[in-house]
Amino acid sequence: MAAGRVFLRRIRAPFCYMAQSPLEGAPSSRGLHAGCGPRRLSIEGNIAVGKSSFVKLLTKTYPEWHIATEPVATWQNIQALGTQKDSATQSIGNLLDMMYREPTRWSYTFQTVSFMSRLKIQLEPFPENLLQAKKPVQIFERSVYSDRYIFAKNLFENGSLSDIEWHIYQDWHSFLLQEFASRLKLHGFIYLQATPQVCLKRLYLRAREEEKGIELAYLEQLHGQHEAWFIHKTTKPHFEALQNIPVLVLDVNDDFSEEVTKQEELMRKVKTFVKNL
Ligand code: UDP
Ligand code: D5M
Ligand code: MG
Repeated sequence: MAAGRVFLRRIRAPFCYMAQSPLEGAPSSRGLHAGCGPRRLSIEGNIAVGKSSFVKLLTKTYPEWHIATEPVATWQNIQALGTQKDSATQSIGNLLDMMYREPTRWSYTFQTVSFMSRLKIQLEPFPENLLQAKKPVQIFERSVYSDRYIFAKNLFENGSLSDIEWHIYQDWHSFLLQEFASRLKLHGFIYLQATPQVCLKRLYLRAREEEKGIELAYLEQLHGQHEAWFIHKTTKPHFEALQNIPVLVLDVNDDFSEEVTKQEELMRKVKTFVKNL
């Protein structure tokens, strides 16, 4: 079964590929790191747009920053707790694969796992070296927010989550985010923007086994969700702390993996953005 076929149902959002100014949404300068504590940002963008590659580039450019990558390996290898006698864990399945093969059966389960793994990462105490840094910065590859306002929303709209699953999901998601609000605070989003066609090309290049059935239509849906949230602002997150968070939009349609000039340009934009948070 092609994953995209199931994912296609009930799609509503129109798509747009409008070019944006890179600093759109950024506030005027409030001084370098006004307030205390690390500046925390999430890198957002479509599947295979280049987030992990971008994060690697950030690590190389700013080795003092703390970077948290997306826990895909955890989803590909769900571990069961051992018994009291035998505490070794045991691999019991690849949930990413299960979701793509049978979206209506596994999408809700996937949301519980992806949310919990992202929540744990975002709640981790700041590492000692970060606290001692002069201008501490922490970067996440996606967030508990994109889980809901990109993926879960889309899976509901395309029929992979039922009404009751979507309702239950939003209920616990809102509750937990309110409970942990202060510890989940983000100061900015970096939205890596590219057309779904470019993402599909990169997805084929990466050739992750579980994603082989993904079709252009699914990437178009996710592109629509990103644009609705970060560009058109028609998706309105329910959390006060998320409203008015600055968004840096970076056009990554042109390959940046090998292009030093492009990399330098992107890193300059990030530096200016972070400086003004
Ligand atoms: N990639 C590329 N050019 C770019 C960025 C990424 O060819 O400018 C490739 C990268 O090497 C990988 C694939 O696209 O094979 C997907 O990139 P990545 O895993 O970084 O994407 P993510 O899913 O994390 O957004
Ligand atoms: O994203 C990793 C893979 O995981 C990609 O196939 C999308 C999928 N993913 C990530 N979060 C979710 C949620 N919340 N629901 C459904 N699918 C999800 P990549 O973009 O490759 O880094
Ligand atoms: Mg990635």
